[in-house]
This record gives sequence, C-alpha cells and structure tokens, in this order.
Amino acid sequence: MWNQRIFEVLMEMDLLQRFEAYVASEKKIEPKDWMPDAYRRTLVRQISQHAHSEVVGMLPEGNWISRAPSLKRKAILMAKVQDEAGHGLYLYSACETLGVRRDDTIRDLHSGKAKYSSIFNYPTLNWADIGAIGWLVDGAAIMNQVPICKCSYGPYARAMVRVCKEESFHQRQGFQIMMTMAGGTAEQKAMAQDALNRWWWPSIMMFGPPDQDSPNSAQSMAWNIKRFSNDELRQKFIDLTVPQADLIGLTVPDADLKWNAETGHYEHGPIDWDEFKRVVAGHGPCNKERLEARRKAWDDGAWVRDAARAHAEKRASRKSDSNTAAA
Ligand code: BYC
Repeated sequence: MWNQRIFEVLMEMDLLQRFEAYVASEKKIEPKDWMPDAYRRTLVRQISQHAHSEVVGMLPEGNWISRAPSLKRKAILMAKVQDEAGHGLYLYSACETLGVRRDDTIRDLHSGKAKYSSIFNYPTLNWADIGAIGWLVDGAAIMNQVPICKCSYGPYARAMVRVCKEESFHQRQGFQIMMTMAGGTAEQKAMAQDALNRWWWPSIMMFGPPDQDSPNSAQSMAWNIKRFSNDELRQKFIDLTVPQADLIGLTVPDADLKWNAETGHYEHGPIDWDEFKRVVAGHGPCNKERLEARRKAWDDGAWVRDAARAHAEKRASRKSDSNTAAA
C-alpha cells in the first residue's frame, strides 16, 4: 500500500517537472495533456471569470443601443455588444475544455460565488459613457489580453487572438466618440470630461490589486498564464492613455499625475483600493442590478434551452431508428 503511494507521488513529481519544463519552453498545453490540478483550477477560475465579465459587460452598453444618437452609432454599438457575447461564448467553450460544465460556471455567477470584472458595476449615465467605455475599458482589456494570446493554455491563447482584434475596433470606436464630443460644443466637451472623470479610476482598477496584494500572480506568471504583473500592465495602460487624453483636450482626473523623464513613465496618485474591494465584494453601485439582469435573462431563456434539447433528442432518436432499419 505504502509502496504504491510512494510510486504515485514520484510519478506525479516527474510529471510536474516535465510539465514545468514544457511550459517554460513556451509550448502550449492542450486539453488532453497532463496538467497539475492547481493549473487546471486557476485556469477555470480565470477563464470563467473572464467569460462572465464579457457577458455582464454587455449590460452597461446594451442599455444605450436604443438611445444611440444616430443610426450609424446604433449599428456600431449593436455590433460591439454582439462581439462581447461572442467573446463570452469562446471563453465558456475554452473553459469546458478543462472539464467543467458551462451550466455550473453560470450557476456560480448567478449565486455570487464567481467574480466578474469590477468595472461593470458602474452605471452608464449618458452617451459620453459609451465613448469612455470603448476608449478606457476596452483599452484596458486589450492591454491585459494581448499578453494572454501567449498564455500557456492553447484554447485560451487562441481565443484571445480573435478577441483582441475585435477589442481593437471597440477601443477605436470609443476613442472616436470621445474625440467627436471633445471637439463639439462646450456642453458636449463637458460631458466627455465628466465621463473620463468617472471612468478613469475604475478603469485602472480593472488590472487587479497591486502586485504585493495579488495572491494569484506569482504562480500564474510561473506557469505563463499571466505574462506581466497587474502593476506592469496598469503602468503600460496609463503611459499609453494619458497622451491620448491630451490629444483630444481632456484632463485625466489625477492631481498627482506627472511625467517622469528619468523612468520614462507617468507617476500616478493613490488608487482607492477600499473602493475596489467594496465593488468586488458586491457593494458597487450596480452589482445587484447586473446580477438580477443576468438571472432574469437565464430564466427567460429556459424555453430556448428546453426546445434545443428536445430537438437534439428528436434528431438523435430519428438517427438511431434509421440505423436500426438499415441493419
Ligand atoms: N474585478 O491575485 P489577483 C472586457 C480578483 S471584459 C473583479 O491579481 P489574478 C469587456 C481576482 O479574480 C475583460 N475581481 O488575480 C467586456 C482574485 O480573486 P479570486 C475582463 C478582480 O487572476 C464587455 C483577486 O481579485 N478581463 O474586456 O491573478 C465590454 C486577487 O487578484 C479584479 C479579464 O477577465 C477585477 N478587476 O489577476 C467591454 C482578463 N481584479 O479569483 C469590455 C482575464 C482582480 O482569487 N483575467 N480580481 O477569488 C486576468 O487577466 C486576471 O484574472 C486579472 C486578475 C488580472 C483580472
């Protein structure tokens, strides 16, 4: 009995060493490959939360489809929101390759057990917010997701390639809305500035807690799931976005923001991590509303799932009848 256990532990150590060497050589892990349980668990956690974020992320913008200021803007926004649904679907599929059931991950979202990005718990008060989301939220998403195209888990990395291409379009449409409003009337410019004031800090919180308070980073970086730390990506985003705000004549709402010529980076003021913790714990301005909307969509869609299941059963039984007749 003991010999058997020792043999199993040695086997496991050997597999782990080979897995780590394989990952370190930049090769992709595929669904049927051996992987440590903790690697599988962390991927399920991150990919399912990512999928939930895409789907919950449709709500703040979907809210403005009927109120877009022109037919062209409406068509663009509809396409964008539809893209987010697609991203959610690729990600739920990537998650299923790790052996979890999609319904279970969705149940975890609805029960409040699974997280989704803090950013989607803020309200969209006017049209400029749609510009700010595209510019800042999709901009932050690209910064975070381009490195995931090189993640060690094949299905996640491949899903990210298409997602990032679509996010680039989203970011540009958002910046274009902001540029148009900032170059418009004084009232339109004030709306754009107000949207930037409200979305700036939540956007830089999207990258997650500071590195010293990020319990998952070290292991995820060692396994090439994360390729940069939360703070590194946050800094890259700030360095890229501040000049964009300058270009369109808007002011980033951070009195301590200053360019450091020596480091080649912007220094920023303190981030309100208490606010981040509150929002992630379910006490942001829209957490309750977002989860209620997702639960309602799930309940309202029950008849579609039932019909699809009945159709699949009917097709399967017809196929088995015709196989029996042919035999
Ligand atoms: N919000 O150890 P850490 C989009 C949690 S959607 C809420 O650093 P990790 C879009 C974190 O989960 C894009 N929770 O974690 C859609 C962890 O808790 P658990 C969404 C957060 O995983 C529609 C704890 O804090 N993008 O683009 O190493 C319209 C400690 O954190 C947040 C993704 O999902 C947060 N912001 O790093 C428009 C990207 N940050 O799980 C746009 C994929 C942290 O231990 N995910 N937490 O209970 C990632 O890259 C990483 O999971 C994170 C966090 C960088 C987010």
